[in-house]
Amino acid sequence: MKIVSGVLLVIVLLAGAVWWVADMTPAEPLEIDNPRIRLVPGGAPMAGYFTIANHTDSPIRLVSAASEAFGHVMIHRTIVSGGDARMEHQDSGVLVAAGETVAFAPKGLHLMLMGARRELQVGEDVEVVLGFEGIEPAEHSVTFTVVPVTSS
Ligand SMILES: [Cu+2]
Repeated sequence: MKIVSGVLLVIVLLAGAVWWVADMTPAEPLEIDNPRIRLVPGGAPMAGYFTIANHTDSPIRLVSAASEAFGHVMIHRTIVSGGDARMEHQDSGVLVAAGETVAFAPKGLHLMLMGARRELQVGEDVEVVLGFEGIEPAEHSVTFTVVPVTSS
């Protein structure tokens, strides 16, 4: 009887340890937070923002973006110099080093979403497929929220 309860105790402790270790690891190797698109009415390009966290121990590169809601999506960086702002297409994508987080944010990296196929509304969800190198699966469908153009 004593042996049985001793074995049971060990099993319970092991199960607890496994649960604890599983709980410590990040849920996703690639984490995308706060994906949002700033609404610009009238068919003008819109900017998409988010953060990418790379929880793996090797580099990941964002190389493409596409959405059924838009004719064309590009990866841009705004460069401000001497009061002028211009946008540069990121030909080779955007590198997220192992363990690092990269922010797509106003006055910096953004998705440039062009040719809206329908009128979008604030609060609506838009799926954007982000393509990566250095991680499987390569394509991640991300739900962006449409926010007012005045929001950050
Ligand atoms: Cu742009």
